Amino acid sequence: MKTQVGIIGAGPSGLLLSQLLHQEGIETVVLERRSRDYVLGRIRAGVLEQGFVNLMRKAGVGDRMDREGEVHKGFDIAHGNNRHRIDLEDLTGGDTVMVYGQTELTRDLYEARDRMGGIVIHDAEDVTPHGLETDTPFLTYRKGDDIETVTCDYIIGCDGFHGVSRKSIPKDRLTLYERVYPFGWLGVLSRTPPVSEELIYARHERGFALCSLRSRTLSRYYVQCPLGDTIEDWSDDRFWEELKSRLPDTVAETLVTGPSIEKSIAPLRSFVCEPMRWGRLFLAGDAAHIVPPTGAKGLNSAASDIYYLFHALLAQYRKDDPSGLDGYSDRALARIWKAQRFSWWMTNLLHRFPDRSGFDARMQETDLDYLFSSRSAMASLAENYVGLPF
Ligand code: RFL
Ligand code: PHB
Repeated sequence: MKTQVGIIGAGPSGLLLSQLLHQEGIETVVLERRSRDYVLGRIRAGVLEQGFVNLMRKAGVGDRMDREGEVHKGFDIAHGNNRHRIDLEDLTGGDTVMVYGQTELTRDLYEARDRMGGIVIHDAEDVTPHGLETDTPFLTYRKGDDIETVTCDYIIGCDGFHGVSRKSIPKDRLTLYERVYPFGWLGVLSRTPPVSEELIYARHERGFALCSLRSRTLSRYYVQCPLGDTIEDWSDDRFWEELKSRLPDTVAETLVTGPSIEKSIAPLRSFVCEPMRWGRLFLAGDAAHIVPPTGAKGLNSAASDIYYLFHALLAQYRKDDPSGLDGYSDRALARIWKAQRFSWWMTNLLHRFPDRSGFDARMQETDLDYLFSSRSAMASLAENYVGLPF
């Protein structure tokens, strides 16, 4: 098989890039290790920045998001029994975020790919990039007993943190930056009305909690949990009790509980790989960087990579101008590091660190105290939460 751009991974990054390029007449083939149902079964992000929303619209996949997604003009930070609203719209001069699940957005992208006849190959095993330092890179994969080959001009690694792309770059050409946090997030999805119309991020002595949502009837909640915990340790009852104990009383009293329809534990990690390019291989999204989910920046950081890559590939194919591709890594990383900083800061502000000293605890309290006493501090938080410009 021959194409112009070979994409590894059919998560949001890979599908969005393939959709944007196809609209401009640039051919792609997407190779995905899992089945479509598996990809659509993952419950992940929920908060989209304006830049991502605009990119979805540009890709021609914004209709359902605009109909069913919810515009959020603010969110709350709770600590103990206190609750403060971060008025995103007021603090940023009009910016907001969109609450629309990653699952729904991925479904919309798949449907658009189907309508345009885009090629997405599922259950592709042993995907391997070759010839990355040549002008004729290619991909191989296995389907049953057959080994297939896709020749292309460029390979884009959109295969997430555990993918093959980053591992195909010689180790001595990469610098990896990493922080692993000493806790995880236990997430529960339930068919219950959300406890609050807006998100609530809660800092509590027992640990962090988050009240989020997918719709008026579907809630998404998280609690910080020890790293070694498994979902078997967390019955629904235990989860609801723990969540309630970390929320202000007035919130806990109105929380509607119900059976969980999904329950999972995610470790928290900050990670950046530099550079994001090796020869004709370009990394995008979680393949190149991971943030702890506290700032809702993971998927949104993937979106800015895709925006830069899309324009760089367009300039290359339309005008024979390689400057966008040559500058891609530096340009993407400049924004990535700011999302890293924000996510790391939000995580430090709101979680209970098992090994923290008395001094660390006082610093955390003072950070919160300062935040709510200063409009500038809140404006800085809001500016980062709605997303820095692409
Ligand atoms: P994905 O979604 O991981 O997709 C990668 C795809 O590549 C496939 N793959 C391979 N295919 C072929 N060959 C291989 N060798 C392959 N290896 C892997 C995988 O099967 C998969 O389909 O990466 P992508 O597209 O870069 O998208 C990134 C986002 O998924 C991620 O950043 C967000 O989900 C992070 N995140 C959040 N981001 C936000 O912006 N806002 C949020 O509110 C938010 N909340 C979250 C989150 C992530 C969470 N978890 C579970 C990590 C909440 C949670 C709990
Ligand atoms: C979610 O709804 O899954 C969600 C929302 C905000 C975050 C992280 C996750 O910061």
